[in-house]
Amino acid sequence: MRVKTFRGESMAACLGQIRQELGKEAVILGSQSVREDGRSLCEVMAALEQSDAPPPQNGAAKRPCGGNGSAPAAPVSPQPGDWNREWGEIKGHLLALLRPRMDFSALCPRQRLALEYLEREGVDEASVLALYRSIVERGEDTVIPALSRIVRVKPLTAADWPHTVHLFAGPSGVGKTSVLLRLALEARAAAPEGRVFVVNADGGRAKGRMLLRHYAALSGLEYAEADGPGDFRRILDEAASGCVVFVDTPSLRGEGAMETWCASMGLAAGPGLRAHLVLSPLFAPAQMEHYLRVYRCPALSSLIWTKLDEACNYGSLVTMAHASSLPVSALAYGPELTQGMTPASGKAVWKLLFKHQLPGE
Ligand SMILES: Nc1nc2c(ncn2[C@@H]2O[C@H](COP(=O)(O)OP(=O)(O)OP(=O)(O)O)[C@@H](O)[C@H]2O)c(=O)[nH]1
Ligand SMILES: [Mg+2]
Repeated sequence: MRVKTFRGESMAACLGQIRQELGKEAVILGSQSVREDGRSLCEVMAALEQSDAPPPQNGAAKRPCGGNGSAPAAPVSPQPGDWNREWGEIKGHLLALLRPRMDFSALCPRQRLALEYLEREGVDEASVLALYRSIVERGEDTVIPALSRIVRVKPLTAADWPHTVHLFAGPSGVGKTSVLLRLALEARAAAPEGRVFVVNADGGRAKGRMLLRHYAALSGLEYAEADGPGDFRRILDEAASGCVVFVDTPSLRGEGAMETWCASMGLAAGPGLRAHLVLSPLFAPAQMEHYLRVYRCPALSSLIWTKLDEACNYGSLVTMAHASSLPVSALAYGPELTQGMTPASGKAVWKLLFKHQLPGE
C-alpha cells in the first residue's frame, strides 16, 4: 500500500491533488486542519493499494543487460533528497497515528489553551507532541517548564562563551554580518584594552567585506580575511592568546555543505570554536529544515534569530529548537547595529512567543 499526505487550501484542493497523483482508486485515511506560516490548511492522508509487482526502477530500462538479457539490475542508491522526503512522509504518518493519543482534555485548561495557542503560532506537530508528553509524564501545572526543556537558552555573552572563535553561518541575507558586527562592537566596548578580530571568510560578498572592513577601521577592530587552512591556523592561534574572534562565513548550498566547508578550511570542532546558525522566522518551515541540514556541522552550537521585527509569528523558534536540539543564543529585532540585538533569555523568548513583544519593547 502506498500512503501519502497531501496539503492544500481546502479539502477540494487536496482531493484534486490525490486524484492527480494516486488516481481514482485512492482511499482517504483521515483529514485534519493544520497551520503553516500562520495559514490554516487542510491535510489529508490517502492510500493506494498497489499490485505486488515492484514499480519500475529509475534508469533500469536503460541499463545494458548480459548475454541472456536477464542480468539483475544493480540497486539504485537513494539520493539524500529521497531519504529526506521519505523520512518526512514517515514522520507525518507516525504523527498522524500519535495525534489521537494526544488527549488535550487530560490537560488543565491553562495548559490546553497554551498548547492550542502554540499550534496556531505555527509550532509544528512533533514539537507540540513532545511538549504534551513532557507535561503529562511529569504532571506539571504549567507549560513553561516543558517549553524550557525544548527551547534551551544560552545567551551569547563572553561569560557564557569564553575564549571562543565564533563562526556565523546561515542563508544569504539573513543578517550574519550584522550579527557579527554587533557582537564585535559590544566586545570592543566591554574590553577596550583587548583585541577583537573580525574575519571575513565570505569571499563572494564584496559588500559584506567592505562593511566589515569599514566598521573595523572606525571602531578599533582588527580586520582579517581568511581563504584557507593557513589563515585559520593563524586566527585560531590569535584566539588562543586571548583575542575575541568573529568570523563571517559564506552562505552555502547542499546538504552537509558547512561540514565540508569547515573541513576545507581546516576547522575542527573543539571548545575554542563555535558556529552559530543564523535564521529568521520569515523563512517557511521546509526552508528552515533544509538550512539545518545544510549548516549542521560538529561545531554548530546555537541558533541566532534575526528579523524578529518583521515576523508575524514565532512558532518556528520552538520547532527549530526541537528539531536541532540547539540552544537559542541571541535575538535580533531591527536593522540598527547599535541596538536591535540582545543575548537570548527565556523571558525574552516567552514574551515573543506568547505576547509578540520584541525584546527591545
Ligand atoms: N529588520 C531587520 N533587518 C535586519 C536585521 N538583521 C539584519 N537586517 C538587515 O538585513 C540586511 C542583510 O543583513 P546582512 O547582515 O548583510 O546579512 P548577511 O546574512 O550577512 O547577508 P549576505 O552576506 O548577503 O549573505 C541588511 O539590510 C540588514 O540591515 C533584523 O534583525 N531586522
Ligand atoms: Mg554578509
